[in-house]
Amino acid sequence: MQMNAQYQQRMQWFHRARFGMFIHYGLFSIPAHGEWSMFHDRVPLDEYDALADRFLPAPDAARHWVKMAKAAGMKYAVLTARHHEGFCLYDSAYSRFSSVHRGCGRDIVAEFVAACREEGIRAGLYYSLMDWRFPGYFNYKTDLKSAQAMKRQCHDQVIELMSNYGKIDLLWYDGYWLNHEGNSGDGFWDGEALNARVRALQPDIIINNRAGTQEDIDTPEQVVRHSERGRAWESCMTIGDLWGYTRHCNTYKPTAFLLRHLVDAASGEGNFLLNVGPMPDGTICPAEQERLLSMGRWLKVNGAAVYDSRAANLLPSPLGIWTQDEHYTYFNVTLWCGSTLSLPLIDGEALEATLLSTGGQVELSRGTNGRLIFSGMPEDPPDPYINTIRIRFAQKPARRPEPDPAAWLLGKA
Ligand code: H79
Repeated sequence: MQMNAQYQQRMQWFHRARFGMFIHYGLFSIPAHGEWSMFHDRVPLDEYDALADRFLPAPDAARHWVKMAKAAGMKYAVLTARHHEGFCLYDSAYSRFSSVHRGCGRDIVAEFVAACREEGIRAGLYYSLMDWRFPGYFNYKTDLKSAQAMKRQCHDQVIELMSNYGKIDLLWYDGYWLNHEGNSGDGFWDGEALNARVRALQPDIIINNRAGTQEDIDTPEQVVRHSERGRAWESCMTIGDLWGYTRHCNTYKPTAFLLRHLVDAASGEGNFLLNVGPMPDGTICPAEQERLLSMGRWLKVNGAAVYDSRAANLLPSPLGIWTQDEHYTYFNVTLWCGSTLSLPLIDGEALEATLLSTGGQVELSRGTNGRLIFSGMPEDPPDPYINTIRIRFAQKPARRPEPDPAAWLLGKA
């Protein structure tokens, strides 16, 4: 962990952002069996290669992603510049297996970065260290020549990405392992040396923890997991099952789930990187669009509880999630209980409360055991997802300690 001033400085936008878009797009989008299909379907190289000529994103695909990210209330986006299949969405001097040399003949990374800049969205690039087209990925103990060539390509291509597209805000490594074996990449990728070169080119860049070094952020996958205090983190998650497009997914997560994950992340000072798997022409499918737009509408009203959030030192509740900012404390009600709500063990003088979904004032009173009682609220939840109560305290509230764990039984907590 780097706790110096430069680290704090470069992390500022990331903490304000809280919500980003992950974009998994590549040749795997065309067969639409998910981003691991080349390997899982065991498609030989020459057969898979033919997909490159069919890679034809719509002219405005990148702008469409970025506009959707913005409409969803996201502040940054991360595009798969190259996933495990090895196909580059950009102009590489080290590979002809790219969107510039084949198919559409365009540099999608350049289009993406330009769209991000125009729309005021921070730009992140995902790069898979490993590349399935090298036999040395699988036979990494015996085919050293191929494994070394894969590593050389990786370093060269990361440096290209960091050199040719202006300022990049986030570098998202993945695929650290070899032959799908957990720690096999230890000592293989020379991540430390690579990142030193990256930081020389991009002094303000945030780098994730997936090249064998800890760097700036932890990256729990498909789960929201709070890191230890002081350590920045970002949970990434799919809306459906897989990261790359699949045609008939019937397990899209409901908006209520996705919003709960986002607020949960915000409550632990972490970010939520929500994935879209665009269709072959780059369009985000209707089911994903619908969820993004619903989240954006919610954030327009309740975003103050999420952006730049801080953790609150209050008793966790099964009925909602606490967040905090400089001025206010927020209780984000996930399970609406009717007109009255009572939350215990709160020390601090609550001055006023507002239900953000209606803009209405909430009546406040106090009970035994440090209970703060909200009343006069609607019987039914005004917002179908999460109803945020914004509370102004005289000073920051704190969780009342319970030296005698049974004292509450007598109303003396
Ligand atoms: O890009 C998306 C996925 O394709 C990619 N990461 C996200 C962001 C991903 N690749 N693999 N996985 C997710 C899950 C696979 C994990 C395993 Fe392993 C790889 C199991 C064994 C090898 C890594 C190393 C986890 C355990 C050991």
